[in-house]
Amino acid sequence: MYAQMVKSEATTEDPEKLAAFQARIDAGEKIEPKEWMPEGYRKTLIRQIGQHAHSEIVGQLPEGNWITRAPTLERKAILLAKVQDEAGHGLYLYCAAETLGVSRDELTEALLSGKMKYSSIFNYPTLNWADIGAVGWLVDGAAIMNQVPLQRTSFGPYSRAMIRICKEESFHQRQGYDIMMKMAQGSPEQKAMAQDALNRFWYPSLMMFGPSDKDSVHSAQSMAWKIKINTNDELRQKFVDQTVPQAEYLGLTIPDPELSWNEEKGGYDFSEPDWSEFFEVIKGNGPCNAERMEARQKAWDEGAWFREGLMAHAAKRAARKIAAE
Ligand code: BYC
Repeated sequence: MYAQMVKSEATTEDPEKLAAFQARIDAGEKIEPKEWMPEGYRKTLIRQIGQHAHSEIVGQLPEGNWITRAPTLERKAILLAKVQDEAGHGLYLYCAAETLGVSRDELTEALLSGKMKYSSIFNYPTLNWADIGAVGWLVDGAAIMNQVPLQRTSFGPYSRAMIRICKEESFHQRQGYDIMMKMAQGSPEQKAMAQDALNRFWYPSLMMFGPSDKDSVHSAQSMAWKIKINTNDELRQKFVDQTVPQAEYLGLTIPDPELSWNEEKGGYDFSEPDWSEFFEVIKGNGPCNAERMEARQKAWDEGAWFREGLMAHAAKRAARKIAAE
């Protein structure tokens, strides 16, 4: 079903309908699930919202790894709440995707069979507690930079899901920065751990925004449909400009010898990530891809009894309702 949905190209669509649709987008109207939309628009949304949902769910794994080893009860409670929020974000997003006619099960099967992606960042390991600080500060920081404009995306259910998610993401970023602050102001060993975490997460965080604009295949059409509001490079630049002063405040060094303030553009010049590494990671060859997919597969297999029970219960209730009518 998912494969069918993503294959159907918008070849035979009525030009008048297409023009009217584009006029609505240009006027800033929101598109709602039952309204007419081009197949390409629907297909792009299913891909982006589905991948975003998968990222939220897979994103629980690197942080969940540290819940049992958080240094204090307070840190444990905060991390537990954050990881639980990510599950909620995944659910809002799967619900938004379902309004486009694809089920959560189909999306999960597409993830497990390798047809759908999730964010590259979650294929990097969290080796120690400082990494949890770096994830909150940099990964959630990058996620917010990308998601704040998506609150204005043209598809109503996606836009509304983003509004709720962004509120929680800003708390997530602050908890990460708070961990980094404690580590950076701690013993020399703790500061060195914070610096090491920044060194390892800096370039993978820059990759979260996607390939450079010249290699982004979807940006032009997605921006014309206001599914995306900014290009990948625009958001990456904003992220660097926002994060460099935060690193300075922590007394940490961004691991980029080319980093320098460019007065003319009013932003930092910085080194591009290693794009060959990015493309390898999204092909499935990153440090933790196999581990992440194994965890998702295990959860899917072990949850089968519950899904079946739930469906049987729903079918029974529906049959009872029909009999009573
Ligand atoms: N990872 O044409 P492009 C989070 C793929 S985490 C993997 O520029 P597009 C969280 C792309 O899918 C963040 N794949 O694509 C934080 C495409 O391949 P396909 C999740 C990537 O879609 C903390 C190809 O590369 N956020 O929320 O226009 C804890 C060409 O790229 C990546 C979202 O998903 C990547 N980084 O732009 C827990 C935000 N980048 O699909 C959770 C919503 C690119 O043709 N998504 N690709 O096979 C977006 O804004 C856009 O989809 C992107 C990419 C900016 C990510």
